[in-house]
Amino acid sequence: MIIGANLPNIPWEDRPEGCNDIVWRYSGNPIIKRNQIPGANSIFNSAVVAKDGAFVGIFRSDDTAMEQHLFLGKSKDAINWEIEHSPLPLYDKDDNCIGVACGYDPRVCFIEDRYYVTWCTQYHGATIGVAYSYDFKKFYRLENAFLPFNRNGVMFPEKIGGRFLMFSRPSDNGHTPFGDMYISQSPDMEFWGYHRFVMNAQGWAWTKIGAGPIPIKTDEGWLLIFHGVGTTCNGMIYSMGAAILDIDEPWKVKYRCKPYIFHPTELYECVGDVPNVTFPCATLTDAATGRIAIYYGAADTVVGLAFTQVDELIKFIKDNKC
Ligand code: BMA
Repeated sequence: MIIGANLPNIPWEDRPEGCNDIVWRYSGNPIIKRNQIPGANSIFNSAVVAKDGAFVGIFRSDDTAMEQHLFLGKSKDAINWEIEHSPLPLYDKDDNCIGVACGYDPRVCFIEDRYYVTWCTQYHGATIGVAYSYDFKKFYRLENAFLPFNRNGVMFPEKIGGRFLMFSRPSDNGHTPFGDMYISQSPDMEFWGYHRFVMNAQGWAWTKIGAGPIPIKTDEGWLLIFHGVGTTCNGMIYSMGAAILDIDEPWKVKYRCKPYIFHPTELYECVGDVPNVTFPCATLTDAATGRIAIYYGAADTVVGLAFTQVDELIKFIKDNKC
């Protein structure tokens, strides 16, 4: 059972007839095309949230010079998106514009009174950028959370033990061939410490793992959907995994699902700039029905939408635990 808000207008399709998958795809995928805004090479790994009866999001788009920026988007139905044509400007605490958001793989998390955006930025290498907004219009940049090299900074949607919590995945300056997940803690979103190991790369995700969407609070613990990577003779395959973490000490893994829950199989997931990638960055959830909509980047080119049901997914994780 989801512990959280109801979202009656969550996008949804029932599992298709004859499909036994725990997570199934939206029939209209991909929901965002690669060149939906002028000058875009690709729009993928992007994060959405519900706001005021509609939806907003932060989208990653690489332009045709292959420069990576974040863009604001809005939608009435969370399926058809209007994405701005210029990258998101960022402001400092004195209200000076300090440039546009460069980087990739954004996540958006509402905590207490504001939306936090975390993404992969550059500071002598990849690390975790942080910004916040009260209105999803103007975004204020904070200090980077960690030293390089680090990726996949993903916040928890509430303070735990009086502290903000963020997953991250220490990495290297390339296409990292290793990586486990950690949680770091902060009293103020500025100073990060109390680092805790969460999970290692193993099984089908034997190369590396990284947190995906903001974890979902349930009566069984934090439901975590993550990306996991296995390396083959033809390169890396990015699939999705799931686990349930302790509610008070989420670095303690209660159950980790042995099989993946989602794997690149469709043409738009297997053909694109980087083939065989499904990379989840956000979910929408409805506590009333237990519906979960998962937003994922496909083949580093477009955005896909998939669905699951919380009680079925939790049962699947428990029945198939490592
Ligand atoms: C990771 C990031 C992601 C990307 C993935 C697969 O290192 O760059 O943005 O989806 O590789 O290429």
